[in-house]
Amino acid sequence: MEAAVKEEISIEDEAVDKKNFKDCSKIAFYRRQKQQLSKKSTYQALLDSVTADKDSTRFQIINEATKIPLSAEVYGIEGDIFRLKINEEAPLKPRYEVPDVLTSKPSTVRLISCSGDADSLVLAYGKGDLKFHVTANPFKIDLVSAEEVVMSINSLGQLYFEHLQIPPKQSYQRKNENDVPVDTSQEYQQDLGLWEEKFRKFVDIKPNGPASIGLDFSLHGFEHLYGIPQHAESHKLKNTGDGDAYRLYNLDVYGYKIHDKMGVYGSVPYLIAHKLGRTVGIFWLNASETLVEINTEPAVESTPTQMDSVVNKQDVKSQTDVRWMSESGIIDVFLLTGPTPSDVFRQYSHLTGTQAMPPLFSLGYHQCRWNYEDEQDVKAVDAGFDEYDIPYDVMWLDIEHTNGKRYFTWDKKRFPNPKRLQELLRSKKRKLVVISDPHIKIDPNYALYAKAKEQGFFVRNHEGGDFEGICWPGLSSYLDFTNPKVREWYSGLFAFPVYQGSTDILFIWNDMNEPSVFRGPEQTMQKNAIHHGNWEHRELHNIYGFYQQMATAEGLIQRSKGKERPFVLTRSFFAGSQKYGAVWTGDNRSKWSYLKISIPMLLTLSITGISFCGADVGGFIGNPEAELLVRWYQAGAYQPFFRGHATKNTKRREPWLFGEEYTRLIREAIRARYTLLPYWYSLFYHAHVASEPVMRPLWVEFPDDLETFDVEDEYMLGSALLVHPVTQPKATIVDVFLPGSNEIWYDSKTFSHWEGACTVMIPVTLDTIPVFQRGGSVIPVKTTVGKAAGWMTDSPYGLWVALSTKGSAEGELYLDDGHSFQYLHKKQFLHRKFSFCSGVLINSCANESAHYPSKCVVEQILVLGFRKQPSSITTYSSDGKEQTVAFTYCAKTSSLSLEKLSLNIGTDWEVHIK
Ligand code: NBV
Repeated sequence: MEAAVKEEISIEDEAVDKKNFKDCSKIAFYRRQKQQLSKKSTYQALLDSVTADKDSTRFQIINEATKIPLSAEVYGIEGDIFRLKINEEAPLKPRYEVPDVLTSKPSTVRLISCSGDADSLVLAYGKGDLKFHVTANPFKIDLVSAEEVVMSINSLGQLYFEHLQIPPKQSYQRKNENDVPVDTSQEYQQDLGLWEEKFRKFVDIKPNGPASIGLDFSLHGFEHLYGIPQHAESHKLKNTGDGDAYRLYNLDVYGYKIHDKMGVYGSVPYLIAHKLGRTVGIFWLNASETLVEINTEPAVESTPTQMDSVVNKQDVKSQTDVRWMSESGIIDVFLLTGPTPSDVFRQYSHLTGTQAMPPLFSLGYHQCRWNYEDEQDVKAVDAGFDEYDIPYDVMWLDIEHTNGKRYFTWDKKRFPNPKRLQELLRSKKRKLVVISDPHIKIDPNYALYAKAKEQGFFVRNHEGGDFEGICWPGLSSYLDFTNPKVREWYSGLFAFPVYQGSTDILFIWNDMNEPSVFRGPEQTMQKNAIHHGNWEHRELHNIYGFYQQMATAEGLIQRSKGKERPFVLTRSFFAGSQKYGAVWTGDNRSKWSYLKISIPMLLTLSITGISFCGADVGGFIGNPEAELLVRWYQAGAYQPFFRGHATKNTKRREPWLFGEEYTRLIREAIRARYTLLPYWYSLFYHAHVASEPVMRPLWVEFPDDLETFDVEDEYMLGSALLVHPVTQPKATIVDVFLPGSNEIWYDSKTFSHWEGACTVMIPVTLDTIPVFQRGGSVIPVKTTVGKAAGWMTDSPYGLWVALSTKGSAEGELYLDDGHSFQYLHKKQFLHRKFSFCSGVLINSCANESAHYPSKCVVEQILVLGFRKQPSSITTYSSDGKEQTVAFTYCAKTSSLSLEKLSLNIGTDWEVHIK
C-alpha cells in the first residue's frame, strides 16, 4: 500500500491531467438537460390549486407532455428574501433537502396575494415594493421591485425536473460493476447515463436513476455577475460557451489549472449580480454536483437609420441568463433582492450565518511546510523567527507528524514529547496547528479506527460494507460526518484527555475533505457510497467537508468547556462554512500567474460569505525565486489568512534563507501585517456582526462607479485601504486605479495624494507594496510590533487619520481579549469611534453597553491631508485634564504627526488642532 501512496506523490510536478476530471460532455445529467432543452417542453402553473398558510403559498406546476405535477412553494423570508422550492408532488421516495446550512428555520414574512387575473398570481412582500409575479402559462416568475422587473425565472423555459422512476427493467439495474447488463437499450441508457454512467474505468451505478433538476434565471440590465466559488478564475463570471459551464463539484486538484471553470476543493452555490443601482443574489441550496451556465447579452443601442427619428431610437437592455443544473435533490432557491451590495451580504448571512470571530492570533502570520520534520526542526525554525526578528504566531505540522498518518497520534520518533514542544511555543505566546484528515487508516490496532468501525461511523459502500479507499495512510475508511452522532463523537476526540499530547494552544487543519480518495473517480468518492439516513454520496458530495470543519470547530469549543474560540482551517467548504473558520485555496503553484489569480479567487470567496480566506504564500508547488517570494509575502500580508506553505521536496524557504536583503523585505511585509492587526481585527468584528466582507472588490465599495466592476488586480480592505499587490516580475511601475470622483487617496508610505477616478502610475521597487488610504478614514494601528500577536496586547496604538476633501475622517476600533466568547456572553469588549472634523479628533464610545478594561494608550496620531501648519495642539481627556502636545508638520506632504501621546484608548478624549 505504501507503494500506491508513493505513486500518488510522485506525480507531483506534472501539470494537471485534465483527462482525470470530467468536462461537461462527460457529465450525463448535463447531456440530458441540454438534449431536453432542444425539445423545449413547457410547464404550466395551475393557479386554481393555490393554497396558502402563514408561512408559504403553494401551487402545482405540470409539464404539458408528462402531466406529472410538481409542487411549488413560495416563502417570504425576513430581510427582503424570497424562497422558491420546487419538488415532486409525490416522489417515489423522499428527495434530498440540504440540512444544517441554514442557521435556523428562516423566519417567514406573510406574502399577500394581490392577483388580478386568472392567468397570474401576484404575491407582495411587506409594504408591496417587492412582488413575486407568477404567470401561469407558460410558467414563469418575475421578481418585481418598485415596478421594475429585476429578474425572471423560467422565462427561457429551462425548468427541468427528472421524476424518480422505477427502473425500466429490473434486470437492467446492476448491483455491481461486474454484473453484465442485459437490457437491450443499454447503449441508449449509457449515453444518457440514466441508471449508470461511465467515466474512464469507473462505472457509477445509480439505483435511483436520473433525478436531475434545472432552472433558468434572467437578470435584467445586469452584465456583471460574481460568486459561485471555487474556481481558479476571474472575479467577474465569464460567459460559458458550449460545454463549458462553471462546475461546482468539490475535487482535489493538485496544482489546479488557472483560468478554468472546473470545480476545485469547495463549492458555494451562490452568485451575486450587480448593476448601477441594484445588487441581487441567487442562492441555490443544493449539495449535489452542480453546473452553472452564464450568458450575457450586452446592451445594444440601435443606430438610427435615416428613417428613424432620434425619438424612435431603441435601446435594448442588457441581460444575463443564468442556468443552474444539479444532479439530484430539489429546487430550493433563495432570491436575495438587495438592493445594495451590503443588503445582499446581510441577506445571505441571515440565511447561512456570518464569519466566525477569529481568535486574534490567527490573524497573524502562520508558518507551514509539508513537513517540519521533527521537534528539532520546529525549534530551529521557531528560533529563526526570533533571530531574524520576524513576528509569527503559528507553527504548523502536516501529515508526517502522526504515527503513520493516523490522525490524533504522534510520530514518537519525530515528536517524542509534543507537550514539551507546545510549552516552548506557549512560552513565546505562539500556537501550534496540526492536520486532521477525514480518512482513517484501516488498522484494527488503531483505537480510533476500531471505535469508529464498531459503531458504524464510516461511510458505507453500495453493498453495505464500509467504504474503503486509498489515501495517505494506505487503505482507509471515511468518517461519515453527515451523521450527527459521528460529529458528536469526533468532536469529543479533541478533548484534552482523549487527544494525547494536545494542549490548549493546539488548533486544527482539515485537509483532503472533498473527500479526496486516491484512485477514486476524479480522485473522490464513488457517488453511490452511502451515508447516514441511506442517502447516496451523490446527494451531498459538496457538503462533506463542511461537516468535518463543523465537527472540528465544535470539538475545539467543547474541549474548552465552551469558553474559547476555535481556529480550524479547511480545504473543502460549502455555503455557510464561514461559521466554522478559515478556508484556503489549496495546492497552488509557485508562479506569478498563481499569485495574480489569488486575488480574484479570494475576492470571490469573500463576497460569498467566506471572509477568512487565503492562498499559500510562496505557492505550494515549486520553488519560487526570491523576488516572487517577496512579492507573495507582500500580497499575503494584505490578505485575510496569511500562511506560508510549501510541498514536500521543495527547497526550504523560511524567510531568512534568501540573503539579508530579501529577509529584510519579508520582515517588513510581515511587520506591516502586525502593525495593522487592530484594523484587521476590527474588520473581522464587522464581518462577524454585520456580514461585511473583510476583503472587498472595488465594486462593493463603489457600487455606482461602472469602472470598478471589472477590477480584480486591486481591492479594498474594509472601506479604508486600497491594496494593489505587485504581481509582475521586475516591476518598476504599477498602474493603480483610484476610484470615486469625490475621493482623495493617500499613499500609505510616501503620503502623496491623488483625487479619485483616475489611474496613477506608481513607481515601485522591491520594497514597495502599493497601499492607499482613503481620505475620510481613520485606521487604528499598533506602533510597535512584537514577536507574536500575544506580545502586543498592551503595546500602544497609533491612529492614521486621512482627511477627506472636506477635511473630515471617521474610523473605529474593536477590541476584546482576543480568544474567548466573553465578548458575546458578557459584552466584554471595547468599541471605539474616532471622528475628525474641523480640526478636532474625538475618541468616543461606539457601544455603551460593552466594557473591556485596557491599559493601552494611543501614542501616535498621524493626520494626512492637513493643509496648514498648526499653531498649537491640545488634548482634553474626560477627567478634565488638558495638555499641550508637541508635533511635527511637513508642508510638502501635508502631514501632521503627533508623538509621545498617552491617551487611553478606552476613554473619551479630544485632540484640538489650531
Ligand atoms: O497534507 C499534505 C498536503 C498539504 O500540505 C496541502 O496543503 C494540501 O492541500 N495535502 C494537500 C495532501 C497532499 C497533496 C499532494
